[in-house]
Amino acid sequence: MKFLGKNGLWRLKRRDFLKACTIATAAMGFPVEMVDKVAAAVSSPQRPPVIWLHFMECTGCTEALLRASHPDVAHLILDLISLEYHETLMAAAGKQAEEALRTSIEKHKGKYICVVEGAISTRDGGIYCQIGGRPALEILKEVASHAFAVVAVGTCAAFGGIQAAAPNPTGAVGVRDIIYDKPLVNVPGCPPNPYNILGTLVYLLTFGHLPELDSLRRPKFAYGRRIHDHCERRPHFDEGRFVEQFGDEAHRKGYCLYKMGCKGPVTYANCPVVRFCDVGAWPVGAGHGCIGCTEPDFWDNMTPFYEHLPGADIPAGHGIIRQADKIGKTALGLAATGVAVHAALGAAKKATKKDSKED
Ligand code: FSX
Ligand code: SF4
Ligand code: F3S
Repeated sequence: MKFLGKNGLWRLKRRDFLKACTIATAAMGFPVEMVDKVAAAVSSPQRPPVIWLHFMECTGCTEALLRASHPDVAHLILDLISLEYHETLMAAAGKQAEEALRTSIEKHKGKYICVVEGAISTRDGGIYCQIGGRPALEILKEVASHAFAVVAVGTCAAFGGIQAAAPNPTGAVGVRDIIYDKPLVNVPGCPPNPYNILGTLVYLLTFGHLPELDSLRRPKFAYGRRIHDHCERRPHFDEGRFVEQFGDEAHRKGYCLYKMGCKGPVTYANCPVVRFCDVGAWPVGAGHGCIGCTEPDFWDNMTPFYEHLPGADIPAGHGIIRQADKIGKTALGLAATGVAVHAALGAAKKATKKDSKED
């Protein structure tokens, strides 16, 4: 299944590597014919250097990536890139770590991808988040200025996240409010789905440019549709069958969580399609409404989480009930992608079981 490479990282066997490429290709919404192109790009010996910065966050983004139980998403990402600096994963600390950052910037100037996790404090010169005595604000500006692209991983890095919630005492913001002159991709979610991190990096490597982005700089392949468009509870919504109270009969039957404050109708992400971990779990599937974690200022705009948005039974501009039929039809395209992802996952799972018997 995997073995220890020369660089000390676990590497995938060719067969598993191709399986993972198939899953990544499906997650990006590309046809199976693209797998070879993706595999060729990501197996290039020229692995792009990555400097991964941590600022104000819970580290859930890295945790979600490392805990992904399905075939080696984390291993594939770590194989894909040359991880030059990552405070959670590297052994170095203190002065050694500071030196590692300086050396990495110097060695890979203009060629590395800067991945950012966490929000950045801007109030009072950014003194509320300092690493090695330097404000995160200063570190980000320096590291991003020599990067060829910046990827903001998680809602904190993309939009400020919980740190930016009112009254935002530290003046927390996302990367987009500080870095204006670099190609920037946002991969929000609290935490983001590891497949969306993988898909974004694979896209950059395969095509050498950013994927198509929405107005919030999110890749459309992952954030182009609303949660509501692909939710398994959607037929209940369309038929007016709603949970009225957690634990009631309707809840046990899997009815729609709209009346419990589900923000799926105004949240853009592929959670119902790609899901999380090996068991295919996701919040609404587990019986909890979507809280809109991929959207800017969701701690302010989506709260109270268990009630409707203030004054809007049908969120303004979305017309969810009137457009129910139309949305149902346009949703079919992405639903097909979902089927492809799960088919790839299923095939990989079966083959993995077979491999482990053979190995
Ligand atoms: Fe934020 Fe990520 Fe939420 Fe936590 O690193 S997106 S608080 S899951 O961890 O930044
Ligand atoms: Fe699913 Fe929420 Fe939409 Fe109901 S309101 S169908 S639970 S996304
Ligand atoms: Fe977040 Fe909603 Fe998905 S809460 S994880 S965007 S279902």
